[in-house]
Amino acid sequence: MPDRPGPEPIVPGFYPDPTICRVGDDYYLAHSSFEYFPGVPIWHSRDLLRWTQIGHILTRRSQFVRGDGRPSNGIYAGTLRHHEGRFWYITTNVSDYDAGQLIVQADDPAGPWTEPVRVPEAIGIDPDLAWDNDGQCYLTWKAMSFTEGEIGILQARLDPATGRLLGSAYPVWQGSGLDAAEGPHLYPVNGVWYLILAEGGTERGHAVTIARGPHPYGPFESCPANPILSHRSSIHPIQNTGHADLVSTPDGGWAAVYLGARPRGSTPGFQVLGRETFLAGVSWVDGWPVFDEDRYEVAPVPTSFVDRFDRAEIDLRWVVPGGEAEATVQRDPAGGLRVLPVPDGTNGQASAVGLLCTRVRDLRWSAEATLEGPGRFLLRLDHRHAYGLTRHSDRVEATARIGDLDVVLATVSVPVGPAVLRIEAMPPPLPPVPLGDAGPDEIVLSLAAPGPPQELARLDGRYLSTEVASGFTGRMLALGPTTVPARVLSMTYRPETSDPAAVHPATNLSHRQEATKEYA
Ligand code: 6LW
Repeated sequence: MPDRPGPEPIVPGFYPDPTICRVGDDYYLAHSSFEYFPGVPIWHSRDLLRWTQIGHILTRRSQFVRGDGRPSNGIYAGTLRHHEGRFWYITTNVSDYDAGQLIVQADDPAGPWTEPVRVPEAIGIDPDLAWDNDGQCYLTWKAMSFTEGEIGILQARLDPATGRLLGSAYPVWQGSGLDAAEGPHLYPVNGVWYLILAEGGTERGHAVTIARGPHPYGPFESCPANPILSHRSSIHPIQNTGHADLVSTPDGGWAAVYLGARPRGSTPGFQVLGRETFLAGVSWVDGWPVFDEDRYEVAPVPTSFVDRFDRAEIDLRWVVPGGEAEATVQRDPAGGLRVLPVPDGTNGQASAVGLLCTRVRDLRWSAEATLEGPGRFLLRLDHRHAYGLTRHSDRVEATARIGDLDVVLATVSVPVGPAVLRIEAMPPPLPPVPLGDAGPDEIVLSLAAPGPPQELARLDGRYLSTEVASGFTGRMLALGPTTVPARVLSMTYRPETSDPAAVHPATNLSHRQEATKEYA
């Protein structure tokens, strides 16, 4: 296994199911966001490499019904398109599944976006919108029922302004034969219609496949080279690659965004950042797209920040998994931010309520929160998988919640006044090979100040991974209250890149020999 980190994501951290469109020289990119509110981060770029978040698409609860707010419910994969001067976004809110697909529009992709129109006749996930030259809109989606399972990739003519289907739905191409055909996107390219799919499931078997036909509805022929992208059964440091969306470039070329994960540690590998967004070039050979993963040199994205919460608007990096943003956060007149306890009306998911979260975006990093008085600073995958520090008025506790286990690991006393709580993701103490049982990282919980730094706990990071917790999301750093509001003066986050162990990918036994050489 080569000692290299592999391609950098263009959007690192939990930013999955990328969907992209271009208007002139401007590219726009949006992501699924599950239970986190506001939903659907949207980004702008001029070069496909450097992206700036310009907002969220679903910023009002009227657009994003919360349901019971369970982890990895909420907003699934969507499609962002620009048609006749307007932006269109279609997605599924799994917490409001029976309402059908959800469509919003905007003149400005930064918002505001309209109230949603629903497509109650299209029940399932992963909807796509495409228009033909006559202006007819086609809705293509993965029809499924959560009680009866998968139905298949369906299509129907749609009036996107009203959500009414203009005729019955019909099946189109069902994929190359792998499991879980989903994530359709449909495009006309030089008079030919292409239907791209994700297949193999969003885990290690994930793949991108494509078919083409003379009409939006086919008949489709499967590309002989399918899957046109997959890292399955390889030792590539980026795994789970799939769920691609294509975009043309102003010079007549093509590119694709797709999701991938960076599992680390011993077999089966532990993915902790969720699914991230990667970029590839696309060439057309014999009328088929060919992915060129080396075309773009992606520089590491700057991810460090210091937030003193002193601006009128809270930064776009902050989202809430439960409760409402307005009910969760207030500016403190004396400086900093108040994070409020929110009454728990959410099926006993108290630890998800009243948290202000930001995505972890690196494999190795260090973060500090300065709290004046009681409050919590957590690293979480969901409400049942979290490590953290709780500052009470007179003491700081290191805590761990792993499924049904919820423990206080250490306690130290603190005087009145600000306390700096630190969480770090360090290299694991064991190498992943041979026959190792290394986790992806080691999480260190410390009281950094006042006084000399005191380490309170060192925990195997695997328990805050997708492979343990399940679901579609990634790690978040969270600020939260105790039973009284927290006053947060600042938070800092910085990646640690000097550690070569940061680049070791997950290794399984079949790769033991090559991997052992790395450590020789
Ligand atoms: C997404 C679908 C999927 O809608 O997971 O596994 C869903 N594949 O394409 C959430 O990302």
